[in-house]
Amino acid sequence: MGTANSSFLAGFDSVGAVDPSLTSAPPDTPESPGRRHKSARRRLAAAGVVLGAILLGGCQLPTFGAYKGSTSQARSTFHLWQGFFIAGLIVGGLVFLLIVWAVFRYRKRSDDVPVQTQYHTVLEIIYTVVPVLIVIGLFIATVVVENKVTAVEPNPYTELHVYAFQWGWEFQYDNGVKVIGQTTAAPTMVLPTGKTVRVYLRSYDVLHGFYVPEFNFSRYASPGYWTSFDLHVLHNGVYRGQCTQLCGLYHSLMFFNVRSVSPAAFQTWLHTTGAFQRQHPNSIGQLPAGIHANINGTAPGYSGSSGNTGNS
Ligand SMILES: [Cu+2]
Repeated sequence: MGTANSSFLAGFDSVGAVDPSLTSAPPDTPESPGRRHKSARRRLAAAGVVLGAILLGGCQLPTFGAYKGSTSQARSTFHLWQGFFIAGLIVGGLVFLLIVWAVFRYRKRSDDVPVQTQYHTVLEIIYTVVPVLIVIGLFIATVVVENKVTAVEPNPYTELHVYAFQWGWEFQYDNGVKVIGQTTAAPTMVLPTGKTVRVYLRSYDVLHGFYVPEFNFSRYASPGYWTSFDLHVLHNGVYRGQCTQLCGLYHSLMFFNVRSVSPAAFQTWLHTTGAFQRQHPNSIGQLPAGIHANINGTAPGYSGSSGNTGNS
C-alpha cells in the first residue's frame, strides 16, 4: 500500500520533472512587459485568424448538417439555422477560449492564497446583458422567418387539399383529380415548380404530421379542422415525405413523395389524369372503409370539407 502510494506520487514528481515551468513560474524572473505584449499580440493574431476564417467562410457557408431547402420558405428556415449555428459557434468558441485561457493564466504558481476577487460589477453587467441581447436577437430572427414561412399569398397558382389517414395520404386537386396511397404504396403529390401552391391540410382520423425534410417543413394534420400553408418549390425533383406523428400500427410506412415539375408538365399531368380518372373511376385508390364513416358524420367535428374558409 505504502509502496503503491509512493510510486503514485513519484508519478507526479516525474510529471513535474518534465517541465517545471508548467507547474510554477520562476519567482526571480517575472514576465517582462515586452514579453507580455508579445503574448498579447499572439493572442490577438489567433483571434484574428479565427474571426477571419468565419468571415471568409461567409462567402460559402456550410450547411451545418441541414437541408438547404427546396422551397423558398425552406431557404429562409435554412438561413435561420445557419445564423443560429454561427451564433452558437461564436459563443461556444469564446467560452472555450476563455476557459482555456483561465486554466493556463491562473494555474497554481505557489502555495500562496491568490488574490480574492468577489465582485466585478462591469464584467457582471456585461455577461448578463450580452446573453440577453443575443437571445432577443435570435428571437427576432425566428419571428421574422416564421412569419415568412407561414405567410400565404392572396392568389396562389393552384390549391391542393391534403388528407392524412391511417395509414396513408389523399391529395385532391382543384379539377377533381385524386391521388390516394397507403402503407406500401406511397402516393405522389405533383406540384408545379416555381409557382406558389396553397395546401389545405387535414386528417380523416387521428393526429398525423405532414413532413417533407427537404422543405424544412412540418405541420400537424389534425382531425376536425383545416390548416393551410404555401409551398413554392424552387427546382424540379422528387422529394421524400412522411408522417411525423406516431399515429398507429403502420405509422412507419406512412410515406409520400412530392414530385415537382414545370408548370406546363403539371398542367398536362393534371388534365390527362383528370380525363383518365373520369373514365376509370376505379383507378383511384380506395380509402379505408372506416374513413367513410367519419366523412359521413358519424365522428364528431366532421362538418364541412372545404379548406377555403379554414386557416391555421
Ligand atoms: Cu400518421
